[in-house]
Amino acid sequence: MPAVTAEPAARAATARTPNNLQPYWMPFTANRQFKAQPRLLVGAKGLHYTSADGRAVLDGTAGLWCCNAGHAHPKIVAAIQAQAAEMDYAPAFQMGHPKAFELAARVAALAPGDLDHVFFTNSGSEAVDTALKIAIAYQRLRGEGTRTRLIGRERGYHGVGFGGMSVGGIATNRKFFGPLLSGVDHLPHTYDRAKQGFSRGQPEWGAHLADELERIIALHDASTIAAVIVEPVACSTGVLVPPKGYLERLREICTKHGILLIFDEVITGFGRLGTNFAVDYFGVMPDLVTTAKGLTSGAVPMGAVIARKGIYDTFMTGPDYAIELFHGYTYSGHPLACAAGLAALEVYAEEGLFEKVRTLAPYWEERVHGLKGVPHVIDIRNLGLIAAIELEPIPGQPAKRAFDAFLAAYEKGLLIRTTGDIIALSPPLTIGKREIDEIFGKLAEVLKAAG
Ligand code: PXG
Repeated sequence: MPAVTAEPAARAATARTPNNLQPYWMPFTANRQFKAQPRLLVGAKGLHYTSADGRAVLDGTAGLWCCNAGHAHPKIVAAIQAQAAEMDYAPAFQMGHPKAFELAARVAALAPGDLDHVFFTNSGSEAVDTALKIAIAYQRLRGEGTRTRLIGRERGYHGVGFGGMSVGGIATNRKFFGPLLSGVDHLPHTYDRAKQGFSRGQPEWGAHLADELERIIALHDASTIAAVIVEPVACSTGVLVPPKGYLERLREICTKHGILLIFDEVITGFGRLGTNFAVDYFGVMPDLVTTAKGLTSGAVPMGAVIARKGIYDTFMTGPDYAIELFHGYTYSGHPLACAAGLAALEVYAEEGLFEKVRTLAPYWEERVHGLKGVPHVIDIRNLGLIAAIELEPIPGQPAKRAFDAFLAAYEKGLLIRTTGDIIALSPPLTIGKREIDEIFGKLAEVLKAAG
């Protein structure tokens, strides 16, 4: 007997449950565990997913940090449907279509200062690799062709392209894949539990870690370094909030040495901190911004690099019929993604979602820090509508305690993310206090039950 479900959509979906899970090689997933105990989602609306067994699951992670407007927003759905019927695809090279220009103009208007030019990609990984290429090419065009080195940071995540992996600082994402890019170095990460544990928002301790950049520059010489790339808030490795003054110092040092500063805002862009970008939140101006996810509220894949005017202008030389940047993707500025992006930006503005995050953030902070004292909770961190709860690992079984919590939460109808023994939360920006209470109420139950 199939499970009896209340929702017609869920009932139809139950019938669609595949009976062979083997052919699909799942990304960043324990394939064997999943296929033995599948967790299939078949519907999504607002703040909830519907599971294949017909349960409503509260989305504590906005999908994967991307569905900022909530799921299946009618405006975004209608825009994608209309675009699919009007024009499915237009060549991205040497041709254009109106919505790509419109969306670029909207994004440039949202981005502060002279972050005026937008290069579209299809993901955060592509945005990062694009930004790294732009940085190196820019240095060459301005007569600094020896500047090819890239500086990332330990515990940084910049996607899975060879560029992003190389500047990234996650050992498991790197060690299987050979020597990666040459000429890459890493800043130390900014986290020290003894100094920052249970900080609310930005930690007081750690700005001096930016001075490590001076040491790296002294080692390699500034004339060999093209760019530094960091996430303003390192989200994937467990919400490492930048210490007060840290980003400011990185900016000063980069400026002093002619090095470009890239902020990877794949997660922090489009309202996650209650501002358009983290650039606005921290008041620190990079030279390039990478983004994705919230750009289309996750409805169609899309990423982007936003460049300051001076960088774009540096490329606009030579004969005017010549291609200025030999880079791009078949699907750069895809019409469906542009339609979704335009609709998402409209929804953010009409519903005042970024302001809403600013209003909700203190409540979010209060509630997540309310988990202090719950068994095995060894740190809690937060900023904007992001939070992390770090758990004491089970001796000899790293990541198991958090993964067990993830499974138990899902059983209780709550979707969370885990990385190692850290639980990460980043709900749709449409969330309200009631659902915030539900998230932390269920989490407390899960952690207490786990003993
Ligand atoms: N940069 C940053 C800062 C990211 O967070 C990427 C680049 C790569 O984006 P794409 O679109 O290529 O995946 C990301 C992606 C998680 C999680 O739970 C984080 C990401 C993706 C999936 C899961 O930590 N970030």
